[in-house]
Amino acid sequence: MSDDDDLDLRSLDDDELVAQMHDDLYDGLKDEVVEGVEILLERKWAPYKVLTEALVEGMRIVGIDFRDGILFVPEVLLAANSMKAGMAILRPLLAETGAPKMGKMVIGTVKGDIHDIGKNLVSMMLEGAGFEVIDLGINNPVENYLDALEEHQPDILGMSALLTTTMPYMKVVIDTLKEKGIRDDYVVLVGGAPLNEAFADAIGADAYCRDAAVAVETAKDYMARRHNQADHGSAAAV
Ligand code: B1M
Repeated sequence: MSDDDDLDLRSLDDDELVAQMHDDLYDGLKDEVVEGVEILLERKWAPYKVLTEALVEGMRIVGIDFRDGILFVPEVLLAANSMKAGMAILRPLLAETGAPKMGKMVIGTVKGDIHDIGKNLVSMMLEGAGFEVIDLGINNPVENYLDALEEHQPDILGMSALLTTTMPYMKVVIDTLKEKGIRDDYVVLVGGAPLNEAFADAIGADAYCRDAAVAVETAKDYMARRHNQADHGSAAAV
């Protein structure tokens, strides 16, 4: 039995526990990550703080060693599954803010790309902020977006891409909306680690969202603008 097997997570103070959770996420130890999340919540940590400081930060460390060839796909998948298990506990807590319905968003990861942790986080935070979110999952060709827009008539279309090879596909989707004459019916928000504002501008998106918190603020901002426009429109019609 290793020393780690004997480790009682509850005996650690907050800083030690978070550091241990980063290690456990790195090692893909799902049960330990879940237990860590539960302990932090019992210690009255806000769900968002647990998410960002324990889970997202842990995954950032995994990303560095993945980039540097120290970790490989199987290990990163285990880390990702541990992160998802932790997120599953936080999801209802982040969603139960009782916020009034803000608007509707269709979101999905683009074709060729199977990364979904960041997108799931964005969905979760938007739900918590009062948005209805229709999540199309991963690897979405343009047809999936078009079908969902027609079926759900959202206010916002969100797209996620984590690879430099898949991010150009966002332009394919936006260009198709333009060809069909429906681009301006939706606010288009894009996000994902390799993107930036210049890229979002270049492909004709409305905004680039650096992280889930920015996605929520940006979505709220656009909804407020839409409501203002609608109010002014009806005032002008009187
Ligand atoms: Co991948 N991967 N991966 N991977 N992976 C990256 C992205 C990479 C940067 C790793 C690296 O080299 N450092 C690199 C891309 C390099 C590049 O393109 N230049 C890479 C690579 C190369 C690959 C493969 C090609 C590896 C291979 O097979 N040789 C392969 C590709 C598979 C494919 O998609 N076709 C691959 C596979 C995988 C796994 C399957 C093992 C796994 C994904 C598991 C899953 O998602 N279910 C994985 C992971 C986990 C990563 C890293 C380590 C972590 C990504 C993550 O979850 N981050 C990643 C390294 C990194 O990004 N530093 C890496 C945590 C998450 C919370 O952050 O996703 O950035 P993020 O989301 C943020 C913001 O970006 C933003 O808000 C989120 C929350 O704050 N955001 C949005 C994201 N989407 C948004 C949408 C919005 C708004 C905001 O809409 C409005």
